Amino acid sequence: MRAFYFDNIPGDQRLLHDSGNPVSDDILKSIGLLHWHIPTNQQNQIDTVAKERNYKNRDTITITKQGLGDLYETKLKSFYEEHMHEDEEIRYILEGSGFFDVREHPTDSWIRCQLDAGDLLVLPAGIYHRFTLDENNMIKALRLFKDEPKWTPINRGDLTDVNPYRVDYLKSIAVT
Ligand code: KMT
Ligand code: NI
Repeated sequence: MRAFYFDNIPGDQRLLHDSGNPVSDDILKSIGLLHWHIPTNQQNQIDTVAKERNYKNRDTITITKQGLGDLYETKLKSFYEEHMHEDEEIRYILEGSGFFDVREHPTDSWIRCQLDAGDLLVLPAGIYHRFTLDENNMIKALRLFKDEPKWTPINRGDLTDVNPYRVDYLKSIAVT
């Protein structure tokens, strides 16, 4: 996984938008983001991480025009609306690639995380983020979760700013 500051230049969200400023692992850690690389031919390691972190369930999502059918445009649009979830968002990329943009705190800058096959990303509950395909227009990902998934996107707004999961998230990354 490669992380860099988003360039904020208007235009196609599928383009790289690399500002040229890389983001270090320490910065990613400071906003509660975890990531690993597990080659797709060593997927038993996924089971180890899943066990350690208590992810009991999983399913796969294929984001392509074919895979999503009529939902394609609507889904892509909602993935790219800035949102949070009341649960961790854990994605292991099986095939293809895409971008997860996460908000740095307290700067509110967008950090773009470029994910390829073998990348495993954990977004903490309450972090503001968005997702887009890149120019390859295809990603297949394993979604891991603890119990019933609570992936309903909650779009950013005044009410979301005071959502208990958002408030807890900010506490969890606060520097003391
Ligand atoms: C989300 O909630 O933002 C997503 O699930 C993005 C698509 S997973 C590759
Ligand atoms: Ni999300």
